[in-house]
Amino acid sequence: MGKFVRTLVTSALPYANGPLHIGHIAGAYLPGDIFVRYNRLKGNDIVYICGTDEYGVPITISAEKEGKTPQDIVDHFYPIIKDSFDKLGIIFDNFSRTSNPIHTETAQDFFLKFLEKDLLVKRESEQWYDPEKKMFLPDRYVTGSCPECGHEGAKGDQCEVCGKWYESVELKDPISLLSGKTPVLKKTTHWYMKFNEFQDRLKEFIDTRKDWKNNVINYCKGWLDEGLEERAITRDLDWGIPVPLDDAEGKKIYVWFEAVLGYISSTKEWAEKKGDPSLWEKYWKSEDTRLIHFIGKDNIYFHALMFPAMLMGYGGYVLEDDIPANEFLNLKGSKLSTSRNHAVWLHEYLEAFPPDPLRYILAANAPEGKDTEFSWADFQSKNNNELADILGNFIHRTLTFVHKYFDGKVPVQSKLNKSDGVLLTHIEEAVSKTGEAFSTFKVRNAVKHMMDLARAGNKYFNENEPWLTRKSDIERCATTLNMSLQSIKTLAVIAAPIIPFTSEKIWKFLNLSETLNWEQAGVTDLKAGHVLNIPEVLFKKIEDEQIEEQEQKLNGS
Ligand code: B3M
Ligand code: ZN
Repeated sequence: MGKFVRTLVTSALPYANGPLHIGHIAGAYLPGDIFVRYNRLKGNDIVYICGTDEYGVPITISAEKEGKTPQDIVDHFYPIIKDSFDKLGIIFDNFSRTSNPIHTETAQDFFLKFLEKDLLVKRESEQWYDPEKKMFLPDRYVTGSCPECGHEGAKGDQCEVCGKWYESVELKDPISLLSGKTPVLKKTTHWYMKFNEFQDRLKEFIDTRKDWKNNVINYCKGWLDEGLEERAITRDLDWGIPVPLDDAEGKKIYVWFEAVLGYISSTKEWAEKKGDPSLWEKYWKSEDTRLIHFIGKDNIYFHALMFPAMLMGYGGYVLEDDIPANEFLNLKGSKLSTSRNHAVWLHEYLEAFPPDPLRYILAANAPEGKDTEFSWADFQSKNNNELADILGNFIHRTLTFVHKYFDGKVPVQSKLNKSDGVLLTHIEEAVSKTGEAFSTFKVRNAVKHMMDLARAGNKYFNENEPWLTRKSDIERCATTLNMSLQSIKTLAVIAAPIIPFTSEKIWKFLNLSETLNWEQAGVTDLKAGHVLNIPEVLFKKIEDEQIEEQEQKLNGS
């Protein structure tokens, strides 16, 4: 933690225009939740903030498609999203909505502060307009060719191929999403943020962020080399936060200018709920707070450049200490997508399977350094061959043995031999290596080191053959089981950030009075005679038919 005494963690605010899919989870939520859980286990002061992103064109487009109002859409999806997070064990300290009044106030306050500090300029410009629908076409209301790489079918605000964010008027060969026709240019006025004025400060900011992931640094450097330009932060739209000025009829604040502020509003809401309304300031305005954003790579521009500029511009806020952005999780070779219904939906997954296997698979396969691929076959194999056959098996065989031959009580440990020593080393290493991995956002490594201990446990059990020593050398048998149980205790702790539901069960089997916490990892102090609970199966094998069913769902979508 160094100079920091508290941590504020955010995960990207999901648009409330559809349910969550596993691509969202792998990129911005599970890695955040794992990091936060690890810190909570260590007793660190950490607050985890999120909420739904309820304004902007993605919402209004969904509303039009469904023939509903934007309000209907966000009211429909907020509880679905929240429920899925709960069931997957992604536990935020506060899960807000950007349509809450506290957020409107925060966003309008930032807008006015920027105006007051002369960081906004009002300009007339030409924007795409659909004469048939009599409507301006901001952002994703137009598609066309990317001005940067030429990719056809690029969204109006961002190219999914080269990652470039642009203003929709820069698109080549634009098509209106509403009428399918070529839009015309029409004059309108908007407020522009003087983003260019932040160029030097942002460059210095990025240059001092030495431990950031390469992908984040490289994207930022590329954009800074091109030079930052003024960006319109208002739109002609019905749905959004009104520009708080008299001469701004019909103008709304651009969703990205306000959505990032949702982190602040959600923290304010958290503080209010805690009965200490000014508590949020400690987390946003003290130099000893560590601010971390978990996001997917398509959101880097707004979190690593635009939001820091907003915080600098307003003044008095901490800046990001880290932004561990992830690459994408793909499905059958292409990015998961809500609009194309190309996804494994979280709420559907949770109807069919328990949460931990998914958490495990997505963590083992986290798209940290490059895009990764999800497949149901891999899901089945990791569940059956790793969770069930390695982790589950080790715990189950140890506990059932103790119940069968030692009356369900921790057997006595006598003189330790070389193989006990090796196991102890494995326990120690697993604690330090998983700890290091958790604190540096390396979820894949954490999974590996956790499973290495389970593997070492199985190997130890096999080599020591307690089913034979039970008859030939009961002391050795007792020691073997004692040591196995000690390693299971550590496994329960180090697995907790990844598979928390399972960890709780293991902790219950061990019948320990204290709550699970990181200090207990590596502490081999289970006392002889301590009574254990009867174990249950931790991971059910997943059958081929279950996988086929999921495959069919995918092909049908
Ligand atoms: N809702 C975009 C997205 O889901 C957006 C993130 C906002 S974070 C402040 O990719
Ligand atoms: Zn492009």
